[in-house]
Amino acid sequence: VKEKKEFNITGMTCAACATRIEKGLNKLEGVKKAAVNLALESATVEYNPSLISTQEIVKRVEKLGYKAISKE
Ligand code: 9UX
Repeated sequence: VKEKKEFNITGMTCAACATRIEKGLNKLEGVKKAAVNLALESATVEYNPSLISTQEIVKRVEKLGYKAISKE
């Protein structure tokens, strides 16, 4: 199963921020692919909903020091 979700990400101030979030999310079990766009302040995450929830993805981003809001 695969799902794709977009998130608004706030708090990124440099390109390394985007890379940090990408790496942090891609490390998560259940995340297939995470791509962060600094200019758009957004992230696209492909994940397996039976392994991880959007809340867990949001929490992970917050742990890294940024804020993520799921776009609906
Ligand atoms: Mo550099 Mo972006 O410390 O937070 S990674 S500004």
